[in-house]
Amino acid sequence: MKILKALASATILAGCMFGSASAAGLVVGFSQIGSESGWRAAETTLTKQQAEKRGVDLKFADAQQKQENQIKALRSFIAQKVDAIFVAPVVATGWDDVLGEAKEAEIPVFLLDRTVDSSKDLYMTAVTSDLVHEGKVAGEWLAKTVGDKACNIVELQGTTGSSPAIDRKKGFEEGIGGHANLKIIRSQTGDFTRTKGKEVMESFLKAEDGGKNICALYAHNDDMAVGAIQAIKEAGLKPGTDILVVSIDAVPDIFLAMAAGEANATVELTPNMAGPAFDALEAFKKDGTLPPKWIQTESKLYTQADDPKAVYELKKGLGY
Ligand code: GYE
Repeated sequence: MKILKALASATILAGCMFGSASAAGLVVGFSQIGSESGWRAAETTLTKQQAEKRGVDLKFADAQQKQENQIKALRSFIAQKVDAIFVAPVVATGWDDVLGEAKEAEIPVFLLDRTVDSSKDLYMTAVTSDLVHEGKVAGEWLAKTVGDKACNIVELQGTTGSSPAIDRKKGFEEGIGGHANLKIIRSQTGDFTRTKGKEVMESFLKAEDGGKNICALYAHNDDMAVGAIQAIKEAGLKPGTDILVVSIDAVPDIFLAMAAGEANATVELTPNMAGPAFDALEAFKKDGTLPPKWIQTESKLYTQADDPKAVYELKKGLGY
């Protein structure tokens, strides 16, 4: 019995001296953008699950898509002297002051799924995919699928000023670059939502001879694509055939559309950004290990050839 007690106290001592190996007992403030898409809702679910699993006290704040609400939340977290801040920054600019205040208060900030234009020394790390690469994969898939045929593309952009909207546009243009037969004829924000995606697609269809002049839709996320698919069907056209549909996120519903032949391709974005962030926080708290400034998550292309029904069944349980 004595040995067990000695072992136990040695473990506790080690924990005190070098910080605990886990995040248990830490208080983390999480400023989430909102619930604009199925992917965003899954990220929130998984972040809360990760916090629970690790014994973290998560203070959650939903910003309803407004940066000023995120800045208010960060200031509140600083006042509460939380151990760390997680934030999914709705747009890329306007963060210098509040991130400076967090640094002043020695509270590490972890960016989830989007980046900011601020100096890298104002945050611990950014856990994101390679957003440019995602757009490029989508563009290259379309170029390969269309071949030499002339193809007018309409684009539904994400939230104006957000890093995914900026980078996915850039990447897609790189992906179709060098293919003179591929041309983006209309491009507008659908704010990452189904409703807006449908609305803007309706305006594209009206403006382009009922859609006869449109060969493909590139949407910066699946939710806008799902809304646009509805608009294409209501215009009497076949999404996936008359108008090819390629988007990003790989949420379950896009696989239902693929299984019905109404969507063609999507690039996967994991909603589990919090796992790597909590791992980096634990390592930092344990012995001061600093993570790289960018923790990159994987991006994988899915097409109709990937058994979409089976993928839907698999994905349904993963936080969505
Ligand atoms: O693609 C979209 C969400 O920030 C990369 O935000 C993320 C994007 C994601 O609204 O569904």
